[in-house]
Amino acid sequence: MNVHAAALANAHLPDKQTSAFAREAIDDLSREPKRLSPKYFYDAAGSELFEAITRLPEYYPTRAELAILKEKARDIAAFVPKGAALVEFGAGSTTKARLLLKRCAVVAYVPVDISGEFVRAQADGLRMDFPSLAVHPVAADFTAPFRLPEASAEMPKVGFFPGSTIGNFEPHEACRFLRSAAQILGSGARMIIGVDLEKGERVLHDAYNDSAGVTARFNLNVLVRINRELGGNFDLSAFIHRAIYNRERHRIEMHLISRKTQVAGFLGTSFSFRSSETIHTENSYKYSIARFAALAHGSGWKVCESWTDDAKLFSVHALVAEG
Ligand code: AVJ
Repeated sequence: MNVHAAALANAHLPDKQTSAFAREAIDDLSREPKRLSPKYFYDAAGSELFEAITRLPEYYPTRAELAILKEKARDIAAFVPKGAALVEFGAGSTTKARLLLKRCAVVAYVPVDISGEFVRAQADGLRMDFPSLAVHPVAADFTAPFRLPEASAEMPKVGFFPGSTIGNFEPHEACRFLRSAAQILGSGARMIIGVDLEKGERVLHDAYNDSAGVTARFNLNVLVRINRELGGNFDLSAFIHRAIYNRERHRIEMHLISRKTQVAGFLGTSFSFRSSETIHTENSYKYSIARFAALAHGSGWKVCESWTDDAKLFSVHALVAEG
């Protein structure tokens, strides 16, 4: 038995998701440089911290995207075919979907999220507010192929991927996701996607290093989860949050930096940290309009229209599947 399997065998009855988290965290912390996946930020506490981030004065993406969805509502409604099914990849707050549902001739809404419980709760809220809308939640990992509900088979499909979540993917993963989305949505599909724009370093830096320290708590939450869910012994005061803009790679990087030489771990596996050694916890890629269009073109989509807010902080693109 290797060290990983031994560590897992020692855990008391880890369920499927806990063991996936454990395996991935052990692999990622065994790398040089160390890393952890941003998907583990989002337990209940982490999702609330993210909601708090969206209200921070420094965090512009959510406000800028909402402004675009409101100001370009007419153009967006014209892009959405009558009788369409709106398929949202990932389920955050329903604020953005509601904006589209209010103004577009959509007859069905299909939120897709790995957390079945969350997506079903969300669906119930929407059914109350949109009684004539058919809501068909799907519990699935939207980065892998999944089947759309039978009821939407004959409807024109419009994908919705807001929030610049695509920025969490490496460019080759973003390409793979866009190809897979075209496959899932089928021929003639359309897509509305929110993408954060490249901009001056100051604005980017402040958006991910807010003065109230909410982003720091969000980042540290992944260690909180390791401590609670995997019986870890990370000293939260011995790591500091840092976000830097990597201009060559067009991305914000979030890191947790060890303040000292230390050893910490979980499930019988321990990891040594040098002073100032980092755990790379997130990439948030930023695109120019042209670079995003090139990515879409290389991934089976044609850009029909690109909208931005007045300050050109954020972009929303209307894509049509090619071929
Ligand atoms: C949800 C991936 C779009 O990259 O801006 C916010 C997550 N991380 N602050 C982003 C996040 C730190 C967010 N996305």
